[in-house]
Amino acid sequence: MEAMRILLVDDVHLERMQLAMRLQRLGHIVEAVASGQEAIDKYPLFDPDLILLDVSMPDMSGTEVAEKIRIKHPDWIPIIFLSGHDEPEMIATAIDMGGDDYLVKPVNKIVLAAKLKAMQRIAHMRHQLKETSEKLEQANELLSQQVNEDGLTQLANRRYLDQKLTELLAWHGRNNFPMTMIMIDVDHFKLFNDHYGHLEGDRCLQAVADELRKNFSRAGELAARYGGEEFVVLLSNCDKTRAVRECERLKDGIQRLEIPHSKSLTSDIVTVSQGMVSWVPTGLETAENMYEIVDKVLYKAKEQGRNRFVA
Ligand code: GH3
Ligand code: MG
Ligand code: MG
Ligand code: MG
Repeated sequence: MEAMRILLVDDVHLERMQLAMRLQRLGHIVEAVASGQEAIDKYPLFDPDLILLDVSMPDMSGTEVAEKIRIKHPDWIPIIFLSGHDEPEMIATAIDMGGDDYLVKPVNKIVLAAKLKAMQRIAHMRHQLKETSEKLEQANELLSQQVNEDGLTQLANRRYLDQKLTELLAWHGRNNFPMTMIMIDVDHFKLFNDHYGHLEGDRCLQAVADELRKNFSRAGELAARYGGEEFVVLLSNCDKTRAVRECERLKDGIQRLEIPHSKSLTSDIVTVSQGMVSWVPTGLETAENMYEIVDKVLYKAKEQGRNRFVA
């Protein structure tokens, strides 16, 4: 049996000493105290794996001690009561009051060792259960992240964007706040792919995504991959004046990346076109409506020569 840290509580000196010695001989580490209050005080310092707790003590009954410890330390600890009484009602009550087992004094050596073993087994299983549930929680977190994240760019994906947009439309509609939606499309990206290859195309999308992340990751800002080489930015409580500045900044930021695009028909580096709408939602808009509207605005930016935004 593995050594346990055992907190032994008994008001009778001789009984306490005898039992402590016996436990030590079984290889355990023992802290022996004479009263309920001492047990409560010692508990956090000693950090036991198990408590052996005398039921009848003058200052505080063992069941009271158990109750206090259970309330103060919600992490379960096995408690075995000790008592000179072996009446069934006494045993039942003690277990009702928070005990996990009951030993009748004078404690039989073999029964003591067996009950300690049983408690250790339960503690071990509980530990394993805790580890498993922690792992499960981590896996869940990872999964929910993957569900909402675009694999290539690590931006929010379309699924998350749809959900957030729907929420924001309702919220801004209720509160009469302006919001801004920007659709961003890489210019002549098909030609980029054709010339530099799909892998380089992926790297280009990642660089554009990094720039979006850099520009839009404060509270109230969301940058997402809408699909292919198209991205959407949502700005909460953002009016047109600020939105224009944001579009300008993004345009400059992408140009500063200076990603060569020798086949572009409008530049020699990678650029983006942006369609932007800033408005106070009525609460009746749907996500689909808004994608359609902002896409039409984006189309104008394309028509007007690309590497620009239209509001
Ligand atoms: P425009 O300036 O009018 O936007 O022209 P464009 O060539 O960018 O537009 P088009 O829609 O014709 O082409 C988009 C290209 O984006 C085609 C598609 O193969 C490419 N694409 C979409 N998703 C990905 C991706 O994940 N990786 C790469 N490398 N290419 C992608
Ligand atoms: Mg006693
Ligand atoms: Mg496109
Ligand atoms: Mg494009």
